[in-house]
Amino acid sequence: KKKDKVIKCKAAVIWEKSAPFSIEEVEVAPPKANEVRIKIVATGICRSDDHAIEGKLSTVKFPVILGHEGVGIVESTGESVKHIKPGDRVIPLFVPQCGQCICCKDPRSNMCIAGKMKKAVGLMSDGTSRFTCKGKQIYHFMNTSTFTEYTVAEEMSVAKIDSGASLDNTCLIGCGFSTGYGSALNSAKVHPGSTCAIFGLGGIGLAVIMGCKIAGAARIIGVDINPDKFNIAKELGATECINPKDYDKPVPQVILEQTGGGVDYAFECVGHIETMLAALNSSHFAYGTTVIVGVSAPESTISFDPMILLTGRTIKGSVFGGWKSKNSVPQLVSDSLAKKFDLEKLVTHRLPLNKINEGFDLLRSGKSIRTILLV
Ligand code: PAD
Ligand code: ZN
Ligand code: ZN
Repeated sequence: KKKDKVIKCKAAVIWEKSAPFSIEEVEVAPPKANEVRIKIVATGICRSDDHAIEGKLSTVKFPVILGHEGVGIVESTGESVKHIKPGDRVIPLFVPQCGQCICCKDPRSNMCIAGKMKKAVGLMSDGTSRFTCKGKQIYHFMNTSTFTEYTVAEEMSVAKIDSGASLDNTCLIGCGFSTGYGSALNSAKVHPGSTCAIFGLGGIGLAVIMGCKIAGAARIIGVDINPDKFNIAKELGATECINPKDYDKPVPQVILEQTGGGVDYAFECVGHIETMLAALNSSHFAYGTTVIVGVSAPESTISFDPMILLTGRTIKGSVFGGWKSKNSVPQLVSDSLAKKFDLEKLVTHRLPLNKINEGFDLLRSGKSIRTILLV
């Protein structure tokens, strides 16, 4: 039977912290109960993968197959898989939706508890991995592991999408696009006529801009220390851009002056505590909301005068743009097919999987927004 077969295929493995990717032949075991084996066709490079390599995500274990922004086709399914079959187009979900836990049942959250427990160990729920290489067990990453020709994920971590969806830039719905877009629409709930500031204009920050624009924001201020990002930010809806290096006063002061008291919504899409504080200090004292999207280094702390909140500011965070993943991803794919937004605007490079190190160099040197690896 085909579905009992171990597949030998190519994958990009990180053997230890800070090591480059090695293209290896790996064995991918067949899916067990409630699991799905997926042929990955395209996968994007996100800064969170780079954080994982650098040890900035404390739950990641090495050796590991990273990647969490993919799209592909189901190859086979394990026992008890109900709603997904071979041949289906799917997006793996780094935040699953089990549908049963306290968070899945609560409309306020998308943080499925089943996913949180598994993420910490990098293994499937039976405590084993489906990947081996050179006789060694390779860890999974965020329920997804997409830098490989084949991966295995649990049914609750997989969304079936429209059969007409492209097996190319649709992968951005698996993380970057949805995270930014949802941070504006779901987490901040940007309202028409409002003023927004976005710190960090990478794939995430630019997708926040797309969300702010569709929500009807009147002013969208992009902030980045790399002015090469300003053209695309403006193309996507930024009304003005600020390079902190051009001023001899702190950015919050510049924004407070330019907006007559601060923005309605500030977004941190860098992952530094300094920009988190700058975002908070750029928000209006009475009703400003700050959304933390960037991932900071483990054990970093932030301190500020609590009086800054007393007057009415809100600070919050969100993962995957607050979307309940399994319900929302198919809808986001349909919206993309209906041209409600253009994913291609975020794509600057395409490379084959075996050039993955080149793709990460482009990210680290600030030359790319999203690189899509064609697997
Ligand atoms: P990216 O590296 O493509 O973009 C980051 C941008 O920030 C770049 O354009 C930098 O030039 C800019 N930048 C750096 N320092 C500063 C500074 N001091 N002031 C202003 N701008 C600066 O990354 P990305 O867009 O892929 O990801 C951004 C962050 O979001 C990163 O921390 C990533 O881990 C996190 C993320 N969070 C989620 C989530 O669900 N919360 C999902 C995906 C990514
Ligand atoms: Zn990501
Ligand atoms: Zn759940």
